Amino acid sequence: MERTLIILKPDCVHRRLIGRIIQRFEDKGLTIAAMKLIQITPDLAERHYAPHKGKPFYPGLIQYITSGPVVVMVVAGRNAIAIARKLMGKTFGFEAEPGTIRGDFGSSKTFNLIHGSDSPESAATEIALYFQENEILDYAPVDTPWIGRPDEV
Ligand code: D4T
Repeated sequence: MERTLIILKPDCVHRRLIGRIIQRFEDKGLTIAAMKLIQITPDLAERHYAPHKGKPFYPGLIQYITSGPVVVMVVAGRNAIAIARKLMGKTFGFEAEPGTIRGDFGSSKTFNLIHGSDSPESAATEIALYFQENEILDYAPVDTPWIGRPDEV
């Protein structure tokens, strides 16, 4: 099963949206394999957002992601990375389609509620920043046979 790192960012936590947003991942048939509430340190934020270092929005991004608690999750399922990105919508809330998380709950460029890995490589790197392998549970929810055929092409 593919894994992706999802972060419910500080605006999501402060605005009491955790439950409603996690619900969307469950409704879609994805599985929560690991989850915790943490406050990201500046050091961890810099490692996570290293690809953006030097960009004009980088200082604000580090300030925002470290400004309050976040929920970090490993979400698993077939095509989990692409499905999560679709559920999230475009990066900026004012551009994201209605029906997506960012499209329904946000309009800001900076406060965009949620992070999801954008490739298998970044998912592996990002998951390792937040979780030990033994914190990630490998299990199949009982509805798994009804989420999709294992042999579907
Ligand atoms: P993240 O990484 O937070 O899931 O967002 P995306 O994958 O959708 O978008 P991204 O990597 O391009 O940007 C990371 C993060 O930086 C903020 N940002 C981005 C910003 O404040 N101003 C900008 O001009 C851009 C491009 C928003 C998300």
